[in-house]
Amino acid sequence: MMSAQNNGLQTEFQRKGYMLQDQFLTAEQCDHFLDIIAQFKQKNESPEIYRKVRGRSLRYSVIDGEKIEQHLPEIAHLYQKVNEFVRDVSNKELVPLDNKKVGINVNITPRGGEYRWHYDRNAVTVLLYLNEVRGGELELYPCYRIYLKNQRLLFLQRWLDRIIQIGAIRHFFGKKVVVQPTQGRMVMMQGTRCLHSVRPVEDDRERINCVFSYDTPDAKFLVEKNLDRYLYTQEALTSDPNYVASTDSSQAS
Ligand SMILES: O=C(O)CCC(=O)C(=O)O
Ligand SMILES: [Fe+2]
Repeated sequence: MMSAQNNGLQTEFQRKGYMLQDQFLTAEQCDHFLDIIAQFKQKNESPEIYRKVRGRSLRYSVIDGEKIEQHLPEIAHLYQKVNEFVRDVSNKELVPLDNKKVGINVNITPRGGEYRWHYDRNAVTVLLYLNEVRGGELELYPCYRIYLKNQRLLFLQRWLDRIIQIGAIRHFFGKKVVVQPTQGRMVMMQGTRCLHSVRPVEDDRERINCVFSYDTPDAKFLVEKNLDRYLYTQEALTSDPNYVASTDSSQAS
């Protein structure tokens, strides 16, 4: 894993709202993680979550952080290691989330699977791609949000988020970045500021990646319970609980 020191990554991350690094993990490391994930999958069910959304749905399966801690401790260890890198690059006191289920995820996206447009609830998110597949590109609008610090304005934040996500507005005002998932590639982004989604996977192979979430030690999240049910269970829910993040005022931008 590369060190963030002396190479301008800090400025890049702070200026652009995201950064990308290839060979963050070696092919051997990725293959090893893929192996242990495959072993886990043989013994454990990971049901498909399918939430229909106009434009782009959420369709994937996920190993949540509680299961990872119990069955895939090497990935939990990597989450801690990557935390050092994240602190270096962000120059902030960022830590793993208190909510264990959410902090670390392994997303498994089969052919036809995709991930809806959203912001993350937490300040900084790291995506680690363990394999290369056709399709399944990450689409990202960095620093594309009118972000209200005052959480009492939640209704207004939701409204702003809805407006800004309208396709025509995105095309006109946003600058889209498309990232192909390749083995060992890492993307680090300001989760609450970057609008992102995943294009449909076109490969017969599943797209497999780690999602590591970090925030300041005092961060609190609204809509937490409903959002967790939406992302991690097959329970019927009428709508997408919105992404509005922490009460913390020192967000990562
Ligand atoms: O898999 C990706 O590239 C993005 C996943 C994501 O945005 C998430 O899990 O919140
Ligand atoms: Fe995300």
